[in-house]
Amino acid sequence: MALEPTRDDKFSFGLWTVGWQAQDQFGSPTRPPLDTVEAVNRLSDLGAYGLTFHDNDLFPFDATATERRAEIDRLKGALDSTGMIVPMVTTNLFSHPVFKDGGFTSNDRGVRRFALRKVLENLDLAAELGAKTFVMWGGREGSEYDAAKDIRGALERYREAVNLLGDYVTDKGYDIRFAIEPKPNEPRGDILLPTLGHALAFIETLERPELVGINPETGHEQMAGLNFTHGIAQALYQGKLFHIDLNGQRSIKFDQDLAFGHGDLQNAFSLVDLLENGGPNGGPSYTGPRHFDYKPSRTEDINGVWDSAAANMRTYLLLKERATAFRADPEVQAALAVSLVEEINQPTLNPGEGYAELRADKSAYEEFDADAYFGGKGFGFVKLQQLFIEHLLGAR
Ligand code: ASC
Ligand code: MN
Ligand code: MN
Ligand code: MN
Repeated sequence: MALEPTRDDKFSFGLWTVGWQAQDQFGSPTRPPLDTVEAVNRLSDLGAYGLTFHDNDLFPFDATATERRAEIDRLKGALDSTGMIVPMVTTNLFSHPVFKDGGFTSNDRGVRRFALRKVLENLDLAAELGAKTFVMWGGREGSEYDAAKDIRGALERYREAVNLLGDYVTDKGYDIRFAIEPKPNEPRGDILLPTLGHALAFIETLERPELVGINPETGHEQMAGLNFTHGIAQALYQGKLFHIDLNGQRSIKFDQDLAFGHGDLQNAFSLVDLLENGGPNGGPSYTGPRHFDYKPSRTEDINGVWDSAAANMRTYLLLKERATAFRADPEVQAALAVSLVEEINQPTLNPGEGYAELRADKSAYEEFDADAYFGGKGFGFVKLQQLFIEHLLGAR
């Protein structure tokens, strides 16, 4: 199988990822700024198909209309000359001090109106560039102090904002859907819609829920101690996986934004198997961009930036290759059968059966010998997991 990324793999990168100058809480930048055109050219050479950005990755917050247009046109030139596309656009509602208490949910109404206008401007740009997905990461939507934020009021303002944006794309006829990106904390002590489950529940309260899905990020769910593959499976199950941010995270700590696979590798393996093959029993898989939202580590120079960009894609393709081998292995198929993995797709009730028929079935209860049922037999999950690990290690 090809380990050389191609456009068909749909790999995309945020301009803020390879362009990150590596400033952190404790230290200043270790790398010079990266020009947008250079980013597009290098990512294209590496085999990516798309570039994504926040408005202010492309032009500064205080850019004049002329400066803004100049940067957009330079980007368009680079896209034209490489064939790269912009599958997703997002808005920076977190860097400028005006957003210190949030954008859509700042306690200050003037800030909320400004945030909404900033997003509307950026939606026009997303449409101009043909982006199909508009991500909303509410990094500053949250609080440090429980007394300082009325959470129900803030959720109502969030809802008001997303409803307005839905009105806008609908009235304009834009072919754009929204994807909410959850994160439990950082930079705020607690962020609203902290996990994908919270976001999925929130979406159902909207006026146009069909326009809004989620953009889960590997590390963000893992910061909350959650199983990313499980979350993505639920998002697929509910038809809400509109976009995905792939990266690496090693346990519950600050947002590491490591390269994909450089965190929980086993979970990355099951994730790729899910995205590519639909998981253990097949089923709908994911057809959107494989978007990397990582930060090249602060220790790296510009060569390390491009090495890390390539690493994301190569690891993804390696895991895809390993997942194919895993699924094709007769021993794995036998182990899956022993483990009854497929039986989960058999309805628990017989066709036409309701609770009355179930209650009439003595074999299900009165005659069911719970102690003898398995007769000491196990599920064989450990053997299956060892086969999974051996394929991951390339030992089979
Ligand atoms: C995003 C996004 C994030 C944040 C972060 C900014 O748009 O997906 O996770 O912004 O990368 O540094
Ligand atoms: Mn992150
Ligand atoms: Mn992200
Ligand atoms: Mn990020």
